[in-house]
Formats: sequence, structure tokens, C-alpha cells
Amino acid sequence: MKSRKRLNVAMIGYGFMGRAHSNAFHQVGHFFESSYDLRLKLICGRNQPQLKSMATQWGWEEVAGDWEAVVERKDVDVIDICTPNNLHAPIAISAAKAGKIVLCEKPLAISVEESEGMANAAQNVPTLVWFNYRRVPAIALAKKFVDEGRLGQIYHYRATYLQSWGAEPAAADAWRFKQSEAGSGAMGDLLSHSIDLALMLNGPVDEVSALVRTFAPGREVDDAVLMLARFANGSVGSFEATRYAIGCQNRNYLEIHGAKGAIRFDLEDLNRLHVFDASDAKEVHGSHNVLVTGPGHPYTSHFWPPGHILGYEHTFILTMADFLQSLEKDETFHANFQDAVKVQRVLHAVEESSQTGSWASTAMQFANS
Ligand code: NAI
Ligand code: SOE
Repeated sequence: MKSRKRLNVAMIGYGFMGRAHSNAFHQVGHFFESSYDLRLKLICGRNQPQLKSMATQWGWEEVAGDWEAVVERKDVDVIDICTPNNLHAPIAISAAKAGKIVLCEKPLAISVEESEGMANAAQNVPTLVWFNYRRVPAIALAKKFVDEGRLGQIYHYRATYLQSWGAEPAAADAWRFKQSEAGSGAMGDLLSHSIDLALMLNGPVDEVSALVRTFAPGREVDDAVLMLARFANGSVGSFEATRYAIGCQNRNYLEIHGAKGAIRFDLEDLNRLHVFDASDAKEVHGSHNVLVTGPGHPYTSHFWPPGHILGYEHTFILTMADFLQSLEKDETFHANFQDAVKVQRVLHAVEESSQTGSWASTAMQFANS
């Protein structure tokens, strides 16, 4: 066993992601060897009774109420931001200025300018953005196939991120519906994931044409967004993200068609990658329905024997595992703040196009960033 350096983590916000990250911080050391020993030092939030119960349940040593004080603490090495989107920038910038490692939930920010400010402030500290779907083993396998050229020249990229809870009246007062806290609706919340995956799998987007719609009367943010994209590699993309896809819970789907083959993935069946290989004998042409649990598949040997499936929580454990390895090797981790700025620029172009009704460039206004 290597001798390990202790990293004290402070997590701001303790809701859904607070639990997903707490689990990852606990589990990563069980499944991956690392030079780092994560210590769950403190969690920060506004409701002290809830915070204390969360701390007890998830093994956090201390609780705190004021993030400004937390980011300055000398005994904290890592700040993990799990708050609503509008707080990402102020917390991340203060934490980076205090020299902390900064982990931040997506979308990185509520505007391009804000995200650039974060990336600038964090130039000298390691950063991570929790675009966790990059680490679904089936998506990592898709990335390997694309990088190996197994799909050939890419023609089509297609992504849909379909949820339905936007249509539920009970959800109506959530922070996710407030412009001031969320910045946007399906755009920042869901489309950001699809864009991040598209940039990772298919490279830069040059231009977009978008349609944005709010169905609920008086709602401040978008419920649905459609985007057409021109990729730098010559392929074309279509994207749809919505909170009004009645019947769908969390259907994060993508499909890529190239000259030599195709792949298709659906988060609602996350252990599977459908792979079409045009070089297969014609009489057996059809998609291989690959169970991505090993042997030989990305990440899977760290968990269970082949066929013993993985879940949503593993994507966060794997994100953390790769991040700790990048720290150990002094390598750049992805997705980092710079990667997430690129996502913000596409989102900005989406907003612009939806307002002007014209195609919008992702480079136009921000050519120096
Ligand atoms: P949530 O509503 O479950 O939790 C938000 C937390 O922030 C709560 O604990 C709340 O008390 C806390 N908070 C709010 N204002 C605060 C303040 N001033 N100081 C300290 N704490 C404060 O929200 P959820 O779902 O955990 O989302 C948080 C972030 O994670 C968002 O940016 C969201 O977009 C992102 N997210 C990412 C996911 C992913 O797939 N990577 C999945 C779900 C959310
Ligand atoms: C809610 O729409 C949500 O939790 C998003 O905030 C996440 O980013 C997405 O991964 C799942 O759905």
C-alpha cells in the first residue's frame, strides 16, 4: 500500500449532488488505489438541523453555515460546490483565490462571462466539473471507438435529454425554475450534459440554430430547447433537451453515425452500448448490443466480475478516481473549468440563435477566450 497524502474536503450544499458526491468520496478509495486519502472534513449549508443529520448519515466531521469562511480555512484542501448554479461562480472564484482545489457541479456558470472569470481565477489550481456522464463505461467505450477511427468519418451526431418533471405542479417552486438561481432551464440543466459529451466525442461545434420554448405560463426559464449544430469536423448534429417529455424520467441518449459504423447509448440502460460495424458480414448486419461490464471494457475491472452491472453512482466514483489519478500524475483532468467554458459558449450561442432566429457562431463574440 502506498503512503497516502490526506486531502481535506469541504462540500458546499448537501442536496441530491451532496449525497452523490459524499458517496463517491467514500467509495473511491475502496475501488481505486491512490496516493490520496480523502477526508470528509466539513459540509456547509443553511439549515443546521438538516446539515447535522446529513453529516451524521454520510460521515462528515463538521458542519458550517458560511461558505465565505469555509473557503478560507487553512485545514481545507478541496472545495466541492453542490449548490444552485448562481453560487458556483462566487464560491469557485473565492476558493481558487484561496489556493484550493475546486470541484464544481454543472453547468459551470450562468453565463459565458462568469465561466471565463472562474476559469481565469482557477488557472493555477486543479479543477473538476462534474460532467459525470463522461465516465459511464459505455460512453468511455464509445469514445475509444471514435478515437480509434472505428466509426470512420462522422456524418451525424444526435442527442436527446428527455425528462418530464417540469410538467409537475409540485416542482414549481424549485430553484431550478428561478432565473436568478438557475440561469436557464433545460438549457443549462440538461443540454449542458449533451453538449459536453458531444464536444468530447465529436469535437468542437462551430455554429448552432436553436429554438427555445417555455410551456408553463409565467415560468422564468426554458422548459425545452432544440438545437441544430454544425461541427468543425463537417458532421451535423441535432439536440433536444426538455423537462416536458412526458413518460421519460432521465433519458440521456446519444447516437453517432459514421462512414464505417454507428453507436447508440441510452442512460436508462446505462450498461449497454449498441455498436454497428459496417465491416461485419452483410448477412449479419445489425447492432451489437454490448453489455459494457468487461472483460476489457473501460473502468469495469475496478468493480465486479463481468455481467455484474453498474449504476448512476459509479459515474461519480469514476470521475473522482480519474481526478485523483490526474493529481498524482500531475496531468490535466477533463472536464475542467476550461472545458466547461466551451460548453457555456455553445449554450450562449443557443440563447442568441433562439432570440435572433438566425444561426449563431460559438466563436463570434468571445474570439479571445
Ligand atoms: P439540491 O436542491 O438538491 O441541493 C442544493 C443545495 O444547495 C441544498 O443543500 C441547499 O441547501 C444548498 N444551498 C443553497 N444555497 C446555499 C448557500 N447560500 N450556502 C450553502 N448552501 C446552499 O440541488 P442539486 O440537485 O444537488 O443541484 C446542485 C447542483 O448540482 C446544481 O448546479 C445542479 O445543476 C447540479 N446537478 C448535477 C447533476 C449531474 O448530473 N452532474 C445532477 C443533479 C444536479
Ligand atoms: C435534474 O434535471 C437533473 O438532476 C439535472 O440537474 C442533472 O444534471 C441531470 O444529470 C439529471 O437531472
